[in-house]
Amino acid sequence: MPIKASEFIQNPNGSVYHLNLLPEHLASTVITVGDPDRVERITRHFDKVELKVRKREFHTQTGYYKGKRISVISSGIGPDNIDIVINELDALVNIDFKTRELKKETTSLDIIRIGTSGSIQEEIPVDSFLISESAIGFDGLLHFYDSEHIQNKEFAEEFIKHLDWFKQKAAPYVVDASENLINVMEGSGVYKGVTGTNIGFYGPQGRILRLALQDDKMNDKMASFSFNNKKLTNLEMETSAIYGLSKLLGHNALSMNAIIANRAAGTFSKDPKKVVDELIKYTLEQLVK
Ligand code: R1P
Repeated sequence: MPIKASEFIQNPNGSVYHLNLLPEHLASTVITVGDPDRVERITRHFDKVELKVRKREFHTQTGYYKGKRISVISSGIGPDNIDIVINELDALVNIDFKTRELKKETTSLDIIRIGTSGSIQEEIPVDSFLISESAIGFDGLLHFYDSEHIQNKEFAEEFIKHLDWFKQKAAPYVVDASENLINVMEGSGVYKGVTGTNIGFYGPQGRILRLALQDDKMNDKMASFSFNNKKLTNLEMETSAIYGLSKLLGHNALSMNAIIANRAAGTFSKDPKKVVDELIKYTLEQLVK
């Protein structure tokens, strides 16, 4: 049965609704970034760029880095955008755009986020790189899907207890990265940790400008939490949603973080562009090594 026009939406040229892409536009290795300007900062290292497509905050370029075909796509900020990006990336490989039916054989993508993040552990300094081995989501996105089977419930329950989690907030959920991609990306001097994904930048990450927080000890309690000797290391706004949806759909996902702030020390990188550029070069090299 074809998927209804209201559920899987195609533009007049047949491309998928938000990403504006056709299946042949996408490589099987996909790098996601928050900032649309970062797409070009990645593809300027490419041997050749064969495609540039944009709509709203979703800018895509596909090309070759040292012979490997890679698509780079910007998501904009936040897990709500990730819901669109991962579902539409999956549609590009697993839905037949002509018949609008699910393909019999599913295809798996490698999805790698290159993003910025703030450390909450003093010993993880600004200008370092961090691989998210697992993500804990405070965004609630995954609870809209039949997803309990891919969540680490024990980890989430310990966390909820340790933080005395306010029940009006979405229940935290925990999902792991792809082991294969961790093996590809790990390297000397690169930290590994558990990344917290927030639904906002200020209150949800414990930042106070003018508004009081429901729990002003939240970040301290996050920093002192550990489960099976794993600490919560850093905060950002996409990883849990990428991990959750990728795992449900059968894709491999990994989040690479450029640490540009240290929330425990109250410091910010003097040159955040530089650490992001270094992480871009590192990630591209690891993909072709
Ligand atoms: C907030 O400033 C944004 O920066 C981080 C967060 O996840 C959020 O998207 O990632 P990017 O630098 O990839 O956008």
